[in-house]
Amino acid sequence: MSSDSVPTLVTCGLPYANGPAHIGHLRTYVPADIFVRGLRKMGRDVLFLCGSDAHGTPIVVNAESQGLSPQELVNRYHQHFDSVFRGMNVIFDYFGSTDAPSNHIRTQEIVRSLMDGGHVYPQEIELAFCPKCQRFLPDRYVEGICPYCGVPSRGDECDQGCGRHLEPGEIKEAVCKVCGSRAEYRKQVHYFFRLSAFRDFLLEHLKSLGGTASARNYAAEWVRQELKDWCITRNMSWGVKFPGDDRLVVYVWVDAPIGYISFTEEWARAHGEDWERYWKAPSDIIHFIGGDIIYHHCIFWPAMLKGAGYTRPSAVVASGMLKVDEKKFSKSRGYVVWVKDDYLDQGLEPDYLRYYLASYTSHTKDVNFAWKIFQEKLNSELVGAFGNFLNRAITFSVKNFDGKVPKGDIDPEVQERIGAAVSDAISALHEYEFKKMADGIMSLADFANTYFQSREPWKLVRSDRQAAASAVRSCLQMAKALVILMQPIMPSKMEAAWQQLGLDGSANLALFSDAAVPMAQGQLLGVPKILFTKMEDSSVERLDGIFKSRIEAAAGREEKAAVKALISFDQFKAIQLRVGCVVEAEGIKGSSKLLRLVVDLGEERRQVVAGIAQAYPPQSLIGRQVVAVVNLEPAKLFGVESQAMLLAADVDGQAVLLRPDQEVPAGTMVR
Ligand code: B3M
Ligand code: ZN
Repeated sequence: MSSDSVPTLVTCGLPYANGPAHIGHLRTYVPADIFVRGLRKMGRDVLFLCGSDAHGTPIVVNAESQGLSPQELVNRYHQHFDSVFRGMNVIFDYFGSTDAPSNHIRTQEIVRSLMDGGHVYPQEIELAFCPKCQRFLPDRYVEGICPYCGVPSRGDECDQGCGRHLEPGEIKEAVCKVCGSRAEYRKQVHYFFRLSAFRDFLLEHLKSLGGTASARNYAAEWVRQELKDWCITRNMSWGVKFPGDDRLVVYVWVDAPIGYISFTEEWARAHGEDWERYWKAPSDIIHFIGGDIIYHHCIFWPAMLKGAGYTRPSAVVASGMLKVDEKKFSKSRGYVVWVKDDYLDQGLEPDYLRYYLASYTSHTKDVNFAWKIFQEKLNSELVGAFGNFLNRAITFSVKNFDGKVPKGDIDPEVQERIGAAVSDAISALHEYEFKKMADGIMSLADFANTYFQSREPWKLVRSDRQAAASAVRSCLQMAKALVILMQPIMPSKMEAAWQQLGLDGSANLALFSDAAVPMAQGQLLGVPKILFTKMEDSSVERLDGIFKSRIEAAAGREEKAAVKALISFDQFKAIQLRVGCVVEAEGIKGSSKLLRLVVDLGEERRQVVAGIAQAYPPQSLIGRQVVAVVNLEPAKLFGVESQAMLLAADVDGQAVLLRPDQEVPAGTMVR
């Protein structure tokens, strides 16, 4: 993080206005909000922006299928995200939309200046075209096969396989998503951003980029390996018109991040501020994003900013993903928890989920969400430790010292502990380690509980009232410090605690440095109340029930789809399956997922590329029997030809290879 003298802007990735918010979204937004609140507690002036991403093919495809206009769909979900974020105490200074006029204008200005600077060139390419719909099929309008790893893929990204961003025209065996016809490929002129020319700039930029190492390293690896020019136009009408050709719009990943700039402009206009302080002068721009959009934020975006003469981000903070009940998050399979329906509308407190997300694990690792864990964390950490201490300290003072902060000295050891906890929290925030922050606060709470217990003020009040006053005042001071430290994580709850402590102002406006400022002797305390309520087993069962019914509904949908897709016996017979034996196995350079195998099929040996590197070390496969499809068209993956395909069970994306129940001769037919 750079110095305090430049303005600080924190942004969050812009959610597509294309469906409701789920807990996976919050994995990015809640920590960003905690971070911003933390910076403000350090006395920093921070602008915090986000907005909805209104463009791109998924929105158009989805609107079409729901009989809505893209505009209608986008308005609906823009409102939804805005209110869900507020409901979760994620408070942006401004929440914009990439379809606002100012974003169209800023995007066109930036694209024009990239064109003027010679960074954009036209080129004829072959694109998927649906002969039945009579239209070009950009991005999500097609599905097909990834040219790099051979796995079924979306038109614009290989989401199931190697994760690559796919350029228009790259996808193989394209099928139209609207009508299901096999697409043809037709030529058309499109416009490309000369990303490859930014290689040296990007290598330098990434060296000094702050944020999580995960983002920096992942991006640097791509820049070193391959940096292709980037097609920035699409055949659509929904989006920002491309300034060089009115029939095209710019690719959504051009105008989406430019939203960060146009939202700054809109905020500045409303507040009489100058947006150029952030984007045309040295500033501290920190992007919080999901781990799946590092490429866009660490490669495309800084190159575009550099080319158009804008300030580059100083840090990119990439979060890990979310799992639900240890399973990979998946809307289609029902492994999802909706923030509104399944959480807020169930009357659950936003702060509990914030605490869960912050304290579960390191920011760059995956968080697992389960109601049982939610209950444990709430009951033992918040109710049992943190809340218990606050309540004991305040209740005891109210009962025994006339509802006032007693007259007594604060224990120097306590002041020292508070000082250390504050500096630990600050350094955890600077490292983007929210779990470390939460753990540090909880260990001060543990210390405080032990302190109260060991001083036995309930005995002292009778034997040595002065010592009791001192112990209680020390405890109240720790309570104040705990409330200030925890406020970025649990803003509503800590505001209530602030009232109970009878302090002036608000927990929100208090600085970290106020934690050690002694509560005045004789200050009136508020009314003690239980802050956190235990979650009963029956609630866990009820919420788990909602979650399970989503999974069942999803399985039902899958079953129905499977029944619809019946094939004839002849179709089945057309697939030739044989048992083989693995005789060679090794990794493939540049791929962490694929292995190159040689399989003995009796009469012949074949080379097979299989996506099983994550599940099997190559050596463990030698001598193992496998089942292979032997009459599949050969495909090239990472430059290696695959002449057969192995059968495997798919367990949440992990391959488990099939083999015969007992050893059979290599080449045996399977039927
Ligand atoms: N709208 C959402 C995503 O891919 C995408 C982010 C844009 S950030 C400028 O996660
Ligand atoms: Zn792929």
